[in-house]
This record gives sequence, structure tokens and C-alpha cells, in this order.
Amino acid sequence: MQSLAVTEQDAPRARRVVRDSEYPWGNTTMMNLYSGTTDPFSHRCRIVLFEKGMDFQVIDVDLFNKPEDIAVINPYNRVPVLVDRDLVLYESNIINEYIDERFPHPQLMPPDPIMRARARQLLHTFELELFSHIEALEKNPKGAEKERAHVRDQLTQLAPIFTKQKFLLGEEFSMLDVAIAPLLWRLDHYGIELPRSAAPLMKYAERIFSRQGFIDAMTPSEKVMRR
Ligand SMILES: N[C@@H](CCC(=O)N[C@@H](CS)C(=O)NCC(=O)O)C(=O)O
Repeated sequence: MQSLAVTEQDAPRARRVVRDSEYPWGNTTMMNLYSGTTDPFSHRCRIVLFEKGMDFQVIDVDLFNKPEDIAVINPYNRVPVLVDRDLVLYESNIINEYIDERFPHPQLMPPDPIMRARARQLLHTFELELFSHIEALEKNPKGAEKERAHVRDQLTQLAPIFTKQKFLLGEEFSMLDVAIAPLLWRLDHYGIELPRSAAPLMKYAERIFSRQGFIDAMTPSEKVMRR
């Protein structure tokens, strides 16, 4: 069995590294996120944790050398997985809504039920239209032409929104921006080139990339994905 211990040199201050003595459950008094170091879904959860700024621990998981323990805590054997005392959660959007409700400041889901329902609907659309293609792009970076073209076209369609507003739901950063940010960060990495008409989208992406929470949430492997 592989050890979950990691030795990242430039881990940000709030990000704690699991030691062998805490293996395999990390620190039982705070939230533990089992997170892939290059995984866009784990990246989403790290962004929310760092935006909230409370105490938590990120346990880095090397997906190329995945510890067998992940299958014990997630029947689908995937990351991210959040362990908060007795609660074990998987699926990035479900994890993120839980963190948002446990630590309401700053609130990332809209407070109004109608807007919240719309936000959930859009999160679902992102999964179907964008993130369902991630596996193909990750597994076959040189191929996957169809998937690359689909993601490019879908993102290009979003661009006009950002001529009118700063973020996906309006003037405030929200869970929708969290959900899409890891993909925007990986566009070069996946070989996705957007047309000139998508310039407002890229300006929006830079706005997200300059947030302290986004910067702190990145692993060293993610930092080098974008030139
Ligand atoms: N829908 C899931 C997707 C999670 C997922 O696909 N995780 C991948 C990494 S991209 C994984 O752990 N795959 C298992 C593996 O690579 O062995 C979520 O949002 O959390």
C-alpha cells in the first residue's frame, strides 16, 4: 500500500501536509480533503477551502500512483474526497456545497432559492457540456479532437456574458466561477485554443486567476500548466 504522506515544498501556509503519524486519516479535528495534485475536480474543492480561509488539511494524492485507501473511502475510487469527522463525501460540487454551508462566509452559492436552483442547474450543465470531456482530454491529450472542439465551442458561447458582468452570476465571485476555473486554467494544457471572439472570457479568467484563494489553492504541478 502506498503512503499518503507528501513533501510539497511550496505548500501555502494554511495548507497542511499529512505526516506518516497521522496516516491514513489525517487530522481528525478538521476537514481533510483527499485531492489529486493535477485533478481539475480536486482543484475546485481546494479553491473553495482557500476562499473560505478556515482551518483544513489537503492530503495530496498522486493519481499516477494512487493509494489503495481511496477505494476504501470512495466506492468509485476517485478524488476528491472530503472527510469531516464522521462525514465522508465525494463529488466536487457536493463537497463544495457542504463546505459553503458549514462556513457561510464568503457565501458562494446564492442565498435566494430561485437563484440557487438556477446555479445548480448551470453546475449540472457544466458537467454535461464541459467536464464530461475532461477524462478524454486527460487520457489522450494529443487526440480527443472532438472533445476539444466541443469544449472550445461551448466556452466561446459563454464569452458575451463577460462584456456585461464580472463573473458568471453577476458582480460577485460564486460557486459557478469556482466550478469552471480549473478548466480555464488548463486550456493550454489541453491544447484548447479559443477564437478572438472569446477575449472577454479570457479577461474574466484572468480576474479569477489573480484571486489570492485561487493562487493559494494551486499545487506546484498545476502552477506550471499555464505559461
Ligand atoms: N464527478 C467527479 C469526478 C472526479 C474524477 O473524475 N476524478 C478523477 C480524476 S480527474 C479520478 O480520481 N480518477 C481516478 C483515477 O485516475 O484513478 C467529481 O466532480 O468529483
